[in-house]
Amino acid sequence: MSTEQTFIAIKPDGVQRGLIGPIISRFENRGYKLAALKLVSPGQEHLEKHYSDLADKPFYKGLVAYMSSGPICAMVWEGKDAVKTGRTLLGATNPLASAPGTIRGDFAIDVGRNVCHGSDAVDSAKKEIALWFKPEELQSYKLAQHDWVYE
Ligand code: YYY
Ligand code: MG
Repeated sequence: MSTEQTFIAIKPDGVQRGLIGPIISRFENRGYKLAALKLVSPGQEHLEKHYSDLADKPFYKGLVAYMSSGPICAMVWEGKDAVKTGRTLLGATNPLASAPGTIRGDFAIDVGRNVCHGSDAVDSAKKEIALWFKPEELQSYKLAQHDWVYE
């Protein structure tokens, strides 16, 4: 397990429902470090690129429309095993299959309104971070609590 960066986004429904704070808290409380953060409305072309792997799925058009429906809180979180553990914090894609205690399991019901996105692998995290952030938007620093979180 190594130090990784993962791309986490609070989708338009999460922003509108006032869930930016609670979702950020899940990552902060766990001990992860925020490396980048911005509120953006990136446009349809960017969102089509972000979800290009799903272009042949029946829900793709609706997904891109939903993601274009308001601002998105885009973030990069960093720490040990951040990609896989980030997905665990989010919960299952379908919120009804997500355990209570996960973000989707606590805050969502429908798969098409599942409030958050998280990279599914180290490779896709790298691609997504490069799509959403310029290199200079990523902060490199030591978190004050680092030595109290890691042994
Ligand atoms: O990575 P994750 O977000 O958990 O799921 P993906 O399979 O990558 O799908 C992306 C996105 O598409 C999902 O968060 C909701 C939406 N979606 C949908 O609307 N209906 C489905 N049957 C599957 C996914
Ligand atoms: Mg995915």
